[in-house]
Amino acid sequence: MDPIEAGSLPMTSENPFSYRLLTPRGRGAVAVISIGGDLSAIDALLQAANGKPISDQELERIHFGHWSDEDIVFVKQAVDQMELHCHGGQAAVERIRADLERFGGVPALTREWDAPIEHLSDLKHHLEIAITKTTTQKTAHAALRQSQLWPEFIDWLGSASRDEALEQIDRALAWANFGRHLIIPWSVVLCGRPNVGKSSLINALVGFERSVVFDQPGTTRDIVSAETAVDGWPIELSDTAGLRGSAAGLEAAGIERARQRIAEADLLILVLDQSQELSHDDYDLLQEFPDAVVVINKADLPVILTQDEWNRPVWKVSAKTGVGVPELIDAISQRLVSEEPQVAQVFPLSDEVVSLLNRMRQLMETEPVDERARWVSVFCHFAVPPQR
Ligand SMILES: Nc1nc2c(ncn2[C@@H]2O[C@H](COP(=O)(O)OP(=O)(O)OP(=O)(O)O)[C@@H](O)[C@H]2O)c(=O)[nH]1
Ligand SMILES: [Mg+2]
Repeated sequence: MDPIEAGSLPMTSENPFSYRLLTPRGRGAVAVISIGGDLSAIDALLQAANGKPISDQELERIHFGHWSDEDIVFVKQAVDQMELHCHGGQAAVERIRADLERFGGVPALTREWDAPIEHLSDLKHHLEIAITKTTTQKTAHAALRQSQLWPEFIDWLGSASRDEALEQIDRALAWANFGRHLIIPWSVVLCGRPNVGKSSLINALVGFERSVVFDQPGTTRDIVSAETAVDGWPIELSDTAGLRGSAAGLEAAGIERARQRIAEADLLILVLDQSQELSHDDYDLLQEFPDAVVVINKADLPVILTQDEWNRPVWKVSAKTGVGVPELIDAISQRLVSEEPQVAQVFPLSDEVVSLLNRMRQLMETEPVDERARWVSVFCHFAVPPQR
């Protein structure tokens, strides 16, 4: 039976199971996926080498099998718990994930990450998950540090005065945006008029041919994204359709999407072409996006573009030869993270912890009782307002 074929087994919404990727995202030799719940649905996807269904497999033994045409190893730890070890490439993991979801699986990790934190133990668990969700050494280190700082912070709250506590909560909240981006990549969007070399530049920045490059304007229509890291900070680079006022049809639809992505970006890179005079479209974009990092591409070609008409710092690069690209990467990192928190600074790593801190703040301001131990209990059970 081809397990990929939809409908070969009824969807298991009545018998759900959850799955979780235990190994970090990205390249690795082996990926480990843990599955919990009713394992019977997995029989349609996994053919054990010994021919037995999952329910008959011995516990805590290493078994071999196939997931469609993929070789895998699995271990059943309990009647409702197993682990799959598959090839660590993104494609293999993604395929198993899609199969699991089609057969009723829900991502346990996401559910836990988004779940309300109601107790201190939930918060500790949340911070442990945060470490597994980081994608670079730098962010993993920072998340690990946070998992050590938070219990200390909560302890400290138990002996702090209300004013001190409020001050520290505000300090933590001031780093919320930074903390959130330890896990969710910063969004960096490249824009510019058609043919200036946006796709070429994104390829130069990520180091491989992610986006199609062509000498005709209007090549990129949809948004093409690639995840990478600059100076250890995870970023998602998005290549967009060339922006020009006179576009119509499909190109105009691409431009509309580009504009949406630009509106959500943490940082915008406006690309110009050194080998052409500044066009009306370029000029309009410079006016429209005063905060964008301005990049003059095609630095290997003769200079036609002059900078007399505007007064902004620019980065000269050649996507073709790579000249100026390392400096641009530094500039991106500087713009995204101009300052890092002190090593002992506690801060939230998710919107969930931000709302926890805000709620705590609110309770502290409105609650008349100033018993020290109270704040700790408020923190640990913040979802339940203190009894009056
Ligand atoms: N000489 C030179 N040519 C470049 C450079 N960057 C891009 N090009 C060329 O410029 C043309 C357009 O490049 P693209 O990267 O497709 O440009 P784009 O801005 O993505 O274009 P659209 O998707 O149409 O908006 C191609 O022929 C590239 O080879 C560069 O740094 N130097
Ligand atoms: Mg393009």
